[in-house]
Amino acid sequence: VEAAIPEPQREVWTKYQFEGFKSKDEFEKEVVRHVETTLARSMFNCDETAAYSATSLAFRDRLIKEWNKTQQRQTFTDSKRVYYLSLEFLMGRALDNAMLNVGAKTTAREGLDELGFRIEDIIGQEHDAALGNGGLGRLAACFLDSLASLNFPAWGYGLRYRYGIFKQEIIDGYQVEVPDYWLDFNPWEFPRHDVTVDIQFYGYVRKAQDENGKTVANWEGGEIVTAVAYDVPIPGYDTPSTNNLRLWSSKAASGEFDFQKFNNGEYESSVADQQRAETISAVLYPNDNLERGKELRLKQQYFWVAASLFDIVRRFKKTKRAWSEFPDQVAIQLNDTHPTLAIVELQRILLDVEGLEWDEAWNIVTSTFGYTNHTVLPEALEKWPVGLVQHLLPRHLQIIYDINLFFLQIVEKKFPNDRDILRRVSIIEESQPKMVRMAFLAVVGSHKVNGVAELHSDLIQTTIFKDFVTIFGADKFTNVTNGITPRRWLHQANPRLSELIASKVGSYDFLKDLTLLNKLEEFVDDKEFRKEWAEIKYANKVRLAKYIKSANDITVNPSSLFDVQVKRIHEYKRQQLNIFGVIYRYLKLKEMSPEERKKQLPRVSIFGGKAAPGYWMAKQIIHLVNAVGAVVNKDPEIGDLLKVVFLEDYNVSKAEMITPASDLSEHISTAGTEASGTSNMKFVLNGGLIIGTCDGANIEITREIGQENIFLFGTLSEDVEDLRHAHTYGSHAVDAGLEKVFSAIQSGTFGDSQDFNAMISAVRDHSDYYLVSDDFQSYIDTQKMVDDEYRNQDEWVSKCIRSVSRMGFFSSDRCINEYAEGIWNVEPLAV
Ligand code: RUG
Repeated sequence: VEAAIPEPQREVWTKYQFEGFKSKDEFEKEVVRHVETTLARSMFNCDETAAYSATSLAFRDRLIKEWNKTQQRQTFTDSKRVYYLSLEFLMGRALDNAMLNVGAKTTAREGLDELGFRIEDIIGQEHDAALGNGGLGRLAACFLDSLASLNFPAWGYGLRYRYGIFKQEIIDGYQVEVPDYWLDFNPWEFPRHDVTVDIQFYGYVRKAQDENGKTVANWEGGEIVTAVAYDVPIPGYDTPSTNNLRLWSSKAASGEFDFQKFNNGEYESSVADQQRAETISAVLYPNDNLERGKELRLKQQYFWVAASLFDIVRRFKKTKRAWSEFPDQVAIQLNDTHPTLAIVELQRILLDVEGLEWDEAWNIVTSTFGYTNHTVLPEALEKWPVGLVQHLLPRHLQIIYDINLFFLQIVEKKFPNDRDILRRVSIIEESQPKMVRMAFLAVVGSHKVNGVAELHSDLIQTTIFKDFVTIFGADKFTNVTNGITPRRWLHQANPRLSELIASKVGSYDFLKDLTLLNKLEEFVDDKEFRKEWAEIKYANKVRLAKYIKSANDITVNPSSLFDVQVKRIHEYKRQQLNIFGVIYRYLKLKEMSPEERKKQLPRVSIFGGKAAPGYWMAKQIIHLVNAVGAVVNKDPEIGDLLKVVFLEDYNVSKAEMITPASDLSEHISTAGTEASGTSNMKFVLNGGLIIGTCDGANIEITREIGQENIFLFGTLSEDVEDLRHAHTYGSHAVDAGLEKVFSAIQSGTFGDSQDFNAMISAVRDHSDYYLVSDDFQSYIDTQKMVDDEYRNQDEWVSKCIRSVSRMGFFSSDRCINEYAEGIWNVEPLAV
């Protein structure tokens, strides 16, 4: 506002306002202009990378115009905003998404064609923005798409990692990690060198008296690192609304560069300070559902939440409202416990900077925050050593202790005769060393806590947060079942299916209201429609088969059943159960006579996913899959009957190709361990059936699509604990079929079995914590049912169509509406 152009000159500005391309010709003109000026190339020097860059810049210019208008609208209407704080945003590619969301893909296709390029090749040039590990980061990306598409005034806040999730190479069957430097050329971000925040670390707290004699805490000393904002426009689908994702990058604070040292010739040490500051936002931690408690990670968390809160508070203060109105203007959602320090930081700002009293400040804080829990796995629950927090953030530790003190006083009043509850719910765990329990801090500091699928939301209330339900009441806890954006996961990934659906239901409106898919069910008996449906699936499988040939040099027959399990590799997700099942199938095929073999259904087992670099067992699972593939794929007796493929470097753009090509996908976690899962939704929406356990969102998918359309098996979550107990304290015999699998592995059928002993031993000699043996037989039986049902293609396709027609519930638009109404209390902005 301070830098506004005076009224009389605005006419010129309005006259020359940039409009963005409106037609094919204008698009071409923009592309040529960017090639020749921004990229300083020419038609004699324009490869696909340059064409990609110029096309992206043409779209970016268009987006930024709408972005400006959206931000102005949000500011002038003074509406309540949502801030989604997530350490991960797994965005994937942006160009295709931008083309589809602004409705100009056909224009771009024709334009690029006239300029001498194929649009698919140009889209394929883009490097994935892989600033996330898996489901949690991709959920954040789907939510951004829905927030913009539904016209909510919302910002995402994250870190601009220089290195995203590592690239996975498979060398001799083993995972090798390669750094993912993705920022060479990123047309989608706007550096805002004028939007910076200085962030303090370390130092000490000095108590002093202010002019009114009140004791105040001053946080002094330590080091300062500067956060620089990079903005990424997020276009909504079929709306001009374009929201902002603000990512913070770290750099040495100005003045921190030690010229004294530099002039004295101590170049290295002066540069070292600089590099130390830049390290904060350098890398994404590559762990999914696992916390390692590294100091740099805590630094990242504080750096990011402090910069974001400074920004949010700065924006609020411009409105000149009273602090009590803060929660009416601001809703902050904590994506997992990673941003929990934001609770403490806001309390610190209100107390130490703004001079509010504790109770008033705490009221504002708790009314502002909502917390989403994504896991009950103990190894994923964040805890930080008290000593580390004290060292890095001395003032914050004091505030955490005060929050805990006041909280425990309330608990004590409520349960005067229960000493043990204080120990159980304390934010400070009295262990050696003492730890700050971040999930408890997040619960205490938020007004709503949600899980991400019904079973998961029930589980958090009966396990990790049980005591908190008795303290705060059940109303504080709620469920918002996850969802996915149908724009990316149907329209973009599977354009032909999207088109076929639109031709049946009458329009593309289902992309904005996914429940409209239910009209499809009327056509399930239409033979011609079923045929077209099957043709699209087959074409998608042909495309994947070609990719497998080029990437893995394995020939697969597209008529086989494509059985896919792509997700992070984790023992709880049980890729080991899948590969043991594959080995079992292989052994059975080997036992058969050639005549019998001829009657079997050909299958391609496709795996993909990254293992955390320090997760040895997960890496052995990858190795076993590759070892099995190396033997099975070359076995002349087996031929097309079984192929085993491990797809290297699974990421968002590969998911867009793999998902539409699956007949069957596997979501087979030990019951009670997968909070929700979201790829299960993507596969069903793309006309594939799923085999799964009664876990996470599988349960709600079953309820929506009908249990006749899903292959469920395995132990129920309520029986898991008893079985585990029995394994540990009673006798526990391994399933006989599984023993045969183990014998084959150990006799060297798949090469040196040394590496696989631990995997076998986890089941046989240890407690089989993930119940692989308990679920093995029912898994095999259910896979047999899959084979039988797949033979009847007519019925199979009908099941797929019915399932798709009933998937409306799983749109992330539904999630966002639930968050908006039940947690944030925000309204969309009229456009
Ligand atoms: O493992 C969960 C998935 O089940 C879930 O679908 C996804 C989104 O809610 O979040 C995943 N998750 C959980 N990723 N990290 C965690 C724990 O920090």
